[in-house]
Amino acid sequence: MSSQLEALNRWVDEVARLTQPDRIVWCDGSDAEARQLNDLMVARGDLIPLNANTHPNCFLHRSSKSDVARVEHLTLVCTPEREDAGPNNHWMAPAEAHAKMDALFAGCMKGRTMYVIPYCMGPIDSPISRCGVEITDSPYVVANMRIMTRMGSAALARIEREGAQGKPFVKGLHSIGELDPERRFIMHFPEELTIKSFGSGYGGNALLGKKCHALRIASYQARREGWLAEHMLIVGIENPKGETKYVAAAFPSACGKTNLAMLIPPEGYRKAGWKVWTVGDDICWMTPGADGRLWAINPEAGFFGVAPGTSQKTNPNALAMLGHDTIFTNVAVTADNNPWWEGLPDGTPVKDWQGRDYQPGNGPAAHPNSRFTVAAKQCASFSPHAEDAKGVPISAIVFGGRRESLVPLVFQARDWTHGVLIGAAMASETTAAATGAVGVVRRDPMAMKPFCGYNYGDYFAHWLSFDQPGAKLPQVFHVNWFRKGSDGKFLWPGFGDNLRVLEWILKRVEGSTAAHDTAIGHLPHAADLDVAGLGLDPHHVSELLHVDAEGWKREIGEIGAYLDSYGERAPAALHRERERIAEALKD
Ligand code: GTP
Ligand code: SPV
Ligand code: MN
Repeated sequence: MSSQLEALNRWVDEVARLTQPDRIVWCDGSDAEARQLNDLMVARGDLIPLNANTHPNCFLHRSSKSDVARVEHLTLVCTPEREDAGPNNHWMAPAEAHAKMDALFAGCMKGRTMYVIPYCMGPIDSPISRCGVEITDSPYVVANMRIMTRMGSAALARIEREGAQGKPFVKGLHSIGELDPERRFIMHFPEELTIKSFGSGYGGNALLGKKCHALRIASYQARREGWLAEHMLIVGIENPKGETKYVAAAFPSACGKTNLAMLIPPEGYRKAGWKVWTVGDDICWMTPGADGRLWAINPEAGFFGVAPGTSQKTNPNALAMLGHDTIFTNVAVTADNNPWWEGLPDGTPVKDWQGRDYQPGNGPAAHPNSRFTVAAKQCASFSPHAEDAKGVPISAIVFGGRRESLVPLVFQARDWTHGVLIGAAMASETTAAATGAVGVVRRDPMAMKPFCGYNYGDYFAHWLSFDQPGAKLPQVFHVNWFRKGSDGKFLWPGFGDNLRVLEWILKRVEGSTAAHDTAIGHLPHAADLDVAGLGLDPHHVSELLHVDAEGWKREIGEIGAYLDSYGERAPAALHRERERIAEALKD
């Protein structure tokens, strides 16, 4: 046995001594194992089979009603020095955090089965991929990890192989505990490549390969090793000449990544030959290649997507892939036992997400953060290059958020440093993806506020450091699909029509179109955005492309105060860039 497998066995023994499970199961990722687990969960009521005619092999899971989203206030980064976690993270000293967590874990798996899940984030043969092992007492977590990661024997073999080369794996320990919100923590020990999560069974709190490993721990590793781990979708846009360019886009949770990643071109574009290829919908690992470009992989193998709002009209690719082999969490069901959520034009909910008889007075039928878990391969637009070991080259990086006012539909950074400032200055209205108030504007740099595993000041400096001689960095843009008019309605149709904005972005990358140079960056000339035939009020179009100097002076002032909150660690280059914009706004 390799020393790595010995280390893994020792850790499993140690965890078993602490948590005292009745049984230990090593997951191999086989179909037989998945079937057995499903049968067990159905028998226990953890999974409810849905209509087998319309939704073969689909199941509904109802979570505990106080465990429905990520819990940012209970998510901590435990570095020896508080300053290394930064003001952007909750922090606890490692020794104290371990003691606190181990007290929670003591004996917590009595009467339960402990599952050991070896997994690989990224294509199993890619040098960019990284492995981890999650130990959990939740079969629902196993079933989700099976879809979201490359899980089982192949990952274990890679862990063993890499051990010989001295490459460690990430250790994640998870228990649902009693699902008590008062006894819940998600702790990260980046220097130990360790995660401890207790008391939640939901999404990013519990599927430790996702936000905990592929973002918080990976971002920390990426800084040390010279790459980027980002909360970004990756999409390929093929033009009528058959050329495909890849775009990575960072939007905060529930702000449109899955939708943009699977976009279906508007009819005119489709007829002209435009195609959209999905590489990833949530996480992107980017590494500088020998050619100076950034090459990206999607570390995930599935989608854990927001259900509400997903429809034939908004995201037909998503809807089509949800017809079989899907786990639905916290959606409603119809009388004929089909899944249902707000935004579906047909069907009537009879049971809400909690399993109660549906009554409009009780709120939405599906929880606003209800989700589907589905294999990426089931997506009709899944890119044939999504599994390429070297990744795909990124031509443009797009930042965006929900801003009902001020922020234009699209603008372009002048250069990399300006692009990093645009990312660092991002703000967005909060959504149901995390517990807490919804609709409050907060700074969310690069959409990583809940996910950056170290001090944001250092993170901004890390981003700036990619601007090296010979680097062929992507162009940087900012978009806002969420501007509202005085009537409270969205000004921009969004969804498939977002391709009209991506087309302009790609023309700018090619250098084939001029732009309007403003204090905040380059904006499209209205005539260069293909919006004819959309029936938009021309007044609205100019509003979407307008730079409100007074509003931006206030915004740029707030950005200054925000950068100041990172003190010495905020790079001087970002301050200078901000001051340059503040000056330009005075003209
Ligand atoms: P996470 O999985 O939480 O990281 O979310 P996400 O960024 O993938 O968000 P998703 O694509 O699932 O969209 C979340 C919500 O935003 C859904 O209700 C969508 O219908 C809505 N949405 C997505 N794109 C657009 C758009 O272009 N315009 C408008 N108005 N709404 C959109
Ligand atoms: C997000 O909140 O950004 C998600 C869902 O993608 S979760 O996996 O719960 O983090
Ligand atoms: Mn996300």
